[in-house]
Amino acid sequence: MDLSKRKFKDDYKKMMTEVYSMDISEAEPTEQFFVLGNLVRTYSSKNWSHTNQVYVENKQKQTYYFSMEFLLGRMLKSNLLNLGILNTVRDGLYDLGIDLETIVQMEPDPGLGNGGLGRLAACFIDSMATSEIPGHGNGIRFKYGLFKQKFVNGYQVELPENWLQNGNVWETRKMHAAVTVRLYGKVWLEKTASGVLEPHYEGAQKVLAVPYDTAVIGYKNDVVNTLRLWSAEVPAQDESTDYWSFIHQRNQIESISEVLYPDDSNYEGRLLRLKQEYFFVSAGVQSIIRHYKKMRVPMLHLAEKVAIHINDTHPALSVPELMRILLDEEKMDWEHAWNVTVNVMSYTNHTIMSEALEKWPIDMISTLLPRIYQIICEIDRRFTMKMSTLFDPSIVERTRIIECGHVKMAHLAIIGSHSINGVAQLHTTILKEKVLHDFYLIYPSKFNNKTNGITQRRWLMLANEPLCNLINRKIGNDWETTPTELKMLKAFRDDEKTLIELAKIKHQNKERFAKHIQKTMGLVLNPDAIFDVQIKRLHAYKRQLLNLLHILSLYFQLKDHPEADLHPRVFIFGAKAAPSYTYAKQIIKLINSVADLINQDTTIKEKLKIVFVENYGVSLAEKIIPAADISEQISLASKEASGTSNMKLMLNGAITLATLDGANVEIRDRVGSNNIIIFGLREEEVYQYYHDGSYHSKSYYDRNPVLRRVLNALIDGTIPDAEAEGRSVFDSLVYYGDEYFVLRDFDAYSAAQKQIDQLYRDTLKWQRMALINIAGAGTFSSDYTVQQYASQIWDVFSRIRDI
Ligand code: GPU
Repeated sequence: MDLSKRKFKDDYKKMMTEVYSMDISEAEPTEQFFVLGNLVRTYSSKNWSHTNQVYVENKQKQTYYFSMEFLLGRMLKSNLLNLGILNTVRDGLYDLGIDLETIVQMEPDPGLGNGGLGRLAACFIDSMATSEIPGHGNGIRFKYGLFKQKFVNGYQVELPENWLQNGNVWETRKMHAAVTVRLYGKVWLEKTASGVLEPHYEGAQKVLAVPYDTAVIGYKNDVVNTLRLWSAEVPAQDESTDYWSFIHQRNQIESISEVLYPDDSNYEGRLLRLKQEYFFVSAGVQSIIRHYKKMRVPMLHLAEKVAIHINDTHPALSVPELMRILLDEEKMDWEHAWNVTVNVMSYTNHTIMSEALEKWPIDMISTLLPRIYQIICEIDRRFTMKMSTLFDPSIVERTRIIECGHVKMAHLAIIGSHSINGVAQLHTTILKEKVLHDFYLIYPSKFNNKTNGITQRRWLMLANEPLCNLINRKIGNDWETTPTELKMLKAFRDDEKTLIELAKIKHQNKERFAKHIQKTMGLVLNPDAIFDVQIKRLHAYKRQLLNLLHILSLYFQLKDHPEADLHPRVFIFGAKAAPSYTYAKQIIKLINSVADLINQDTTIKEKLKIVFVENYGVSLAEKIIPAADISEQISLASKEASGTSNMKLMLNGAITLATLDGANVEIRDRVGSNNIIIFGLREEEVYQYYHDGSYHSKSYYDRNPVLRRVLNALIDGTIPDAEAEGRSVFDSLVYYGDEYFVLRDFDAYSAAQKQIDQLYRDTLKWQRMALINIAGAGTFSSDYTVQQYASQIWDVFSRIRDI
């Protein structure tokens, strides 16, 4: 938008008076933030209604991204950037004696997601608006986001994250768009006079779903899409309702949108979770249908105007919910309703880990959602009947939805969608060949890959302004809208001046991060050290333990040879563990205890430091990533579906140290083997081990003296105050099979780390690698990813108008 500094300052002062009846000089930073937020809203509001109007006028096909999680991060700067007024506002505020960076910190970081899956959804809505795709988010307005993590004595303690405490400047409550969601009760079918079956309900609990809309502003293109988050409320009561039963009912209902489940890639079969899933799916589908009906296009054409995307299985109940509406409310017959539904729905799988696969006990579903359960049974019946004529009975048994008293949500999503995709090439191949092979035999053409991506706006333009400025000076700014143009940077691969500038920027970013750590943790970091970063949820398969064991081996090397020629290292960890994931919490404690041991040991001459940041999330990621030299992507091959921090870190010039897992494979293909450090078992080797059962971790302990010493340190008192945790980890690695092949990959990982130690000493060579990584990172922009979803799955660019 066009905005002069002068106009901005006038607007800001005026808004300050309107909102607080105050002069700017009297305002606290929280108030300064709130006023700026309000102003940004007014700046985007015209385009918001205009965008909606254009969509309606053109009867444009709309995509709805259904996701339990949207891990947005703070939005002030991102909105300013996308409106094209970041610098004007920063300068204007400066004139008014206000520091933008200070007020940015006043915004709570809404943790409405666990990790990669939720952050992907946030990148996608940003990219959809930017790519002019009519695409909107649909999710839950959790009152409490992901818990706040504290370390007490090195242990993770969870505190509530009350992000709404001081209000949320970005949202608008849309009471007129509220819908009713029905739970429990009895349902039976009766034949009407015309012979169709009609459901009758008795005693259902009604929940009012109230939408809160947030503008999703496209990058300098006047497009504003919508993120709609639903809140559960009590419907208006009739006068006769007893007071205490009202209070009881209110607590029950409001608990639905109270708190995000803190599980990442893990399934917890609790009733409240199932309620949450149905709640936002039902509200979302009802609201879509209501909107669609305003266009007066026959329901049979729904799939030409609406696409619903199921982000992992959490929203898989969209399938029977849409069927319910088409059958019961729109009176469509089964075949037509099914045809419409399958054409509307598409599904993304985000993991092959079996513990993440949702299956709900049938008594739970049938009690909570009686009509939905009937429909699921009918989908299952028709599926098995049809497939029995075409496929081997064992395949049909393995693929049906209802099995052993459970409803398998992935099966429901696959059968009910026209597209199923994995999130990186390797992941999709594993789905087709192994995990979902039976479905691949049945529906080969439904399967496709969409490699994940990240928005370069948040993860480069906002997080790393110095690097962004350098890039613009070298190659101009076409890459902002065509990120693959970053490849032009390669022209500077041998330009010493550019490489030195890159090194300087990295150094400054490291200094900035070091300052932050000194302030928050009291730890002094050496910015000349290698900053080696592993930031992601704590999960055994991600192998933070492999990193830790290697750190211990370096420590012992230095204890034996204090003069050993090791380049100083700072190992940076950020990770939350699911509160119920005991093993992950033990690993957190162990890392913290090793950090205490190493950080306090003066005999190793400051060569090693461990920083485990508390409460890792989007805001911390924005600080850490620009300061990273090494990106640790060391999951056991086959287990990480894609990874997305790998993309963010490469974009910021970190060198990837990786197994050939997830999108690491594509990163290697993009930058070439010389510009990434690859180690460890490959996916085929892992599967071979599974096949022949020949992995015996204890033999690595027995035969490898370095590893033995490191492992013994876990149980011999070397590590202070972590006996129980050390023992548990030791046992799982040495005696209980080492499920994720940590000991098997230890030597290869150590060798790779040694190679990095050497490489880093040659600054020009290192920076050349960094430059090639930045140049290659454009491919992994979520702009491209959503454009592929839009054209290949949602088909939103074909604007069929005249129906
Ligand atoms: N992922 Br399933 C999550 O963050 N949470 C989940 O519940 C599930 C998957 C992640 C994958 O682990 C990661 O590899 C991927 O990059 C990300 O989803 C986005 O696709």
